[in-house]
Amino acid sequence: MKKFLAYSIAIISFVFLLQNNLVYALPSLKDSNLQVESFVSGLTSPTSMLFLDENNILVLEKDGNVRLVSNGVLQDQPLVTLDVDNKNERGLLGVERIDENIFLYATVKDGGVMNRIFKYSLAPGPELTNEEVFMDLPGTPATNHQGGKLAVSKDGYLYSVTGELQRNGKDQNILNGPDPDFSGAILKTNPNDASPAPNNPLQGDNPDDPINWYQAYGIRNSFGLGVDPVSGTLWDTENGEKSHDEINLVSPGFNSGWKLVMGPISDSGVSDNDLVNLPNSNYKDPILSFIDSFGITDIEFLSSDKLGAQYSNNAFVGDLAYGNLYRFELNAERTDFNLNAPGLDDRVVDNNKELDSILFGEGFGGITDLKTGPDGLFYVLSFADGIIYRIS
Ligand SMILES: [Ca+2]
Ligand SMILES: [Ca+2]
Ligand SMILES: [Ca+2]
Repeated sequence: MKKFLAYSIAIISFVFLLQNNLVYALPSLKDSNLQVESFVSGLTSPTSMLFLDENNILVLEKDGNVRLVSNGVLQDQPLVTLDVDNKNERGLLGVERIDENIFLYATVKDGGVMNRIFKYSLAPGPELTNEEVFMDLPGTPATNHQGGKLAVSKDGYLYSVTGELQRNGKDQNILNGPDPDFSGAILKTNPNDASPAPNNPLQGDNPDDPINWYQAYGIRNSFGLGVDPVSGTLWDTENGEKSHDEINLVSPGFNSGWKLVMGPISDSGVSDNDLVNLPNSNYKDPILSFIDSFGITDIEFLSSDKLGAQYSNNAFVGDLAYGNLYRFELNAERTDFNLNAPGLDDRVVDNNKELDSILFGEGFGGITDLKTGPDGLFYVLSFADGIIYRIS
């Protein structure tokens, strides 16, 4: 999404304006039985967070700091400071934990610019020790569309997403383009040795073929990966160029269609046959898309009934431009949103009535991450406000 920076500046200016006029207000929620509070403030352009336990949270700042929140207090000293390239959408972007290892996704300069996944041991303190380079991924030529979110599969493998980086290869459904190169792709990787997860859907001609790692390709620009805690299914969000931000169910071998298709293929003027159909891949339309591209970001399944049984295992999606939080119920099979929800006419949100029907809260100042806390409450990371909000 080209507009990340512009949006950020717009949001920051807007917040500044609000503060100058002394009308700065907390976000608001539609459900008056719920409340939202500022839990931690003082962060600078935070991109992702990770709960280590009931008392400790890691928060990434885009410029390279891994900050620690202990018992609700932001610690002055970063646990780790990475020398990142922070141009536009580059920077320190994603964090996950598998057993006693922490993984970070960051754009770095080492010879050239690249996205790198680092691996650390989580030591008492907490501290991050034994830094190693886990995996290198492309980061050029674009300064935007880096991806960077990490997630953990139900069977314990590491998911990562890298954006399309303005490349024109088979990853982008260009039939005569260069071979797959990890751009515009979601990978599933063994956290122990960075080898492809077993049973990955696509099989290359040789052991180094990038597609051995793929769960998905044809991804444009993603700021969100979420694993359904009930079914284990992976979902992503993607930003459109001018229209059609998407929410997708990522089945193994998923081809999201970029850069021939964004939103439903029926609106694109191409057919399945025009895409790069790698053996075992499947093109699918988004579960839902937004006709206006305003930068939807994280997707989280609230794995708790602390906000009320009706919200348990619902999908929540944030956005960057408005700081809105959207909510979706899933069907009983966990394969689709419940499109019978009042107000939603079809799979393309293209009017205010539809948008209002999925709106859960607003005023979060550009959301970059959503998490169910160990306490079962819902946490929202605000990029522009530098705040972790807590919904209870
Ligand atoms: Ca798509
Ligand atoms: Ca519609
Ligand atoms: Ca998240």
